[in-house]
Formats: sequence, C-alpha cells, structure tokens
Amino acid sequence: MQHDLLSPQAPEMEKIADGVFLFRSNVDEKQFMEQVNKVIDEIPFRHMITPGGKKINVAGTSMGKCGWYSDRRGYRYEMSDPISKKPWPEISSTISKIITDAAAKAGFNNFIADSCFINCYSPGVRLTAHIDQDERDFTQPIVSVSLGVSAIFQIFGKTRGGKALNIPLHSGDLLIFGGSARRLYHGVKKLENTVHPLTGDKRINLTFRKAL
Ligand code: MD3
Ligand code: FE
Repeated sequence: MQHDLLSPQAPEMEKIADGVFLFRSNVDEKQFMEQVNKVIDEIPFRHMITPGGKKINVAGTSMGKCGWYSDRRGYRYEMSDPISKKPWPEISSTISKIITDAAAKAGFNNFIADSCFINCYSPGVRLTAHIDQDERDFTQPIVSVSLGVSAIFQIFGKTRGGKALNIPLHSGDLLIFGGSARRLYHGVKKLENTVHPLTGDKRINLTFRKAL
C-alpha cells in the first residue's frame, strides 16, 4: 500500500514549451560521470577558438562517431580530435539506450545519437545565446543531461533579444529539445561559485545529437 504522503508522485516528464521536455533528476549521475571521466582521460576538456579568434569560455570535448569542433577554420563536426588526432571515445551502449528511450517518451522515435558534446562550466562562466545549426537534420532532437553544480538555462525566442524562459537545471536532469524548439535561441546564465559532491565547483552538460 502506497503511503499518502508519497502521492501524487511527480510526473516523470514535464512539457516546458513546444518541443521542450524536462525529466527531473532522471539519470544516474554517477553512471554518466563515469562515462565523462573515461572520455576526459582520453581527450581532456579544452577551450576551443571561434572562427573569429575568440576563446570559448565553456571548455568542451566529445564522444561518439564525430565531435563538435571550432577553430579559425569554422564550426563543424570532426571524425577525430584535430589536436591529438585520436578518434573520439565511444558512447557506451548503456548510455546510448538511455538517451534513445528518453527521446521516445517525448515522441522522438528511433533517435540514435552519433555525437555527444560535453561542456564544462567553471564558476562565472556563461553560455551566450545561440542556435545549434551545425547538425544536418533539424528534425532530429537534442537530448541534454546536466551534472554537478546547478545552472539557469534560458530559452529565448526566434531572436536573441527579449525576455527569456528561465529553467533551473540540476544534476541528473534530462532535457529534450525537438521540433520547432530546435530553432530557438538558448543559453546558460553565469555559473554560481558553489560546489557539488560529484563535480566540485564545475557544471558538466552532455548534449546528445545526431549530427551526420
Ligand atoms: C535548444 N548547452 O551545448 S543544453 C549546447 O546546458 C548548449 O550546457 C546548454 O546549449 C547547456 O549547445 C543547453 C540544452 C540544449 C541543447 C541544444 C539545443 C538546448 C537546445 C539546441 C537547440 C535548441
Ligand atoms: Fe546549444
């Protein structure tokens, strides 16, 4: 018999906006962190450079068939790390299945990520409003998993300006962006200077994508 105080249970999935679905404290943080640690052991977080020559304050690395990359030559997906020349570490089948299953619950069937871009935020670092447009097929969703220190994720509209919808993202939260939401500007507010047992003063975000 269910205890009264434990019901009604929180819904597993919350629809935030058209094409945006949030699963609160959905993933096993330690399982995902272990995967991240394997990746950074091979290819550490690095500050890439924009085509215009600016340092990107969020440090990144990748796993999967291809990885998002930026330097003077432009934004693109690379089949291996241009610096170390190593192929990106694989996305484990266990993690891949978790992502495919979550996408299906949001109505995106047969989503298979061929790339996962892993972002690392230090205290004070923010991600300015942008649209991800280096993937080939915009009908494919992006699935995001947050680890460690919480941050405020912001969804703007079809333009950079105006009022944002602010969504706090905590460790273990899984967020899906699909359909028309793929074309919305979004960003992350300056990371607060606090600590989390999993990551210290960092926030790590994984974005699973079908890039090719
Ligand atoms: C909406 N990362 O890596 S994840 C990114 O929390 C990125 O670190 C943020 O934006 C973060 O590009 C947000 C959620 C997300 C990811 C990709 C999107 C939202 C998106 C692509 C299109 C629209
Ligand atoms: Fe993005």
